Amino acid sequence: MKRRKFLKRASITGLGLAVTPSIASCTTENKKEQKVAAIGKAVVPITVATWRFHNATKAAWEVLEKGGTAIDAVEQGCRVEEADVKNTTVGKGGAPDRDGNVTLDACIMDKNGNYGAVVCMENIVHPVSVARKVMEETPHVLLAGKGAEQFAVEQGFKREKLLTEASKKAWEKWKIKSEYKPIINIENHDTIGMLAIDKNGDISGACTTSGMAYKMAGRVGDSAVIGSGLFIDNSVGGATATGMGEEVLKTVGSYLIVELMRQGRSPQEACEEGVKRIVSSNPNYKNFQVGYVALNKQGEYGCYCIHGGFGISKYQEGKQTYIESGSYIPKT
Ligand code: SD4
Repeated sequence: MKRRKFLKRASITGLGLAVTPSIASCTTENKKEQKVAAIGKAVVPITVATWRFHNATKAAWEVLEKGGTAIDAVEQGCRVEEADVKNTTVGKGGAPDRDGNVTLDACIMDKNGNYGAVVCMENIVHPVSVARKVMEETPHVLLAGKGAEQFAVEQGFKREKLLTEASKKAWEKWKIKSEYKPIINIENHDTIGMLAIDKNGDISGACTTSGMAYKMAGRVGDSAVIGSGLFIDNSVGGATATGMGEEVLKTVGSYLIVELMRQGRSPQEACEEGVKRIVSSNPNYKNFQVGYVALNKQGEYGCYCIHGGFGISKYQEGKQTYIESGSYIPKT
């Protein structure tokens, strides 16, 4: 990295300049230990998640703090939201599609570039864990619909009804007003995308959602699609998305952000560019929300969205914080 760029990055994040040089100067015998110490001193472990998912980042932090792996941390964090019936955008209690069926999308990606996902899966509370099983137990990376559900059951997951009374009532109310059309809007979403770096300095990520509320049956968004809702590269960092999945899919948003970081952009700059790609290609951008969060291997993070109101939950150095994202259209 050019010195000027490196200095700029360091001053943006307030990180000490010692991080990279101290890694570089390690001797072979104690290389691993020193690397951990050097990264750890600056920023890791760390976990970030879309929105105010503080319970999720807390659960992930508990894994990381004990020396657990980033992949376990993001899985555990996402499971918290999947099980929370009050969260109507993820897992059990999620808003159904326009026909009243709750269909879930989730994916997970590890430090070795392994990826697993399920889309349009019904009746299983923890799609993120099924996605992990796809990654670890099958020769495939993505299972859909009935096949995903059948695989989950074979792996020991129990079938459970996902539509709660509250979500059913909201859907029935929507049906009257909406003339039975899915409505694209900026309110009905709160997908959880999580990124974590463990004490060893390795990054993983996961993303899980019930998708757009009242979507067309069979509709799949960005969240479980590699490169769109999530992308991880252990030599660079990771990114994840929330909001209008169609727009994230069309711009392969998370992959774009990771590639921009590879080219030297900070996570913040990369997220801003990801949003600008959408804004510049879709004149309708005022009518939908997209938010990105990115984390690089130095533990620097960034987030940006189209409309104000988005933010991220972060757990680092034993402290949890909410960081309000900058936005292309300011919060009114
Ligand atoms: C989707 N991106 O299915 C998801 C929805 C979402 O917060 O992010 N909700 O398009």
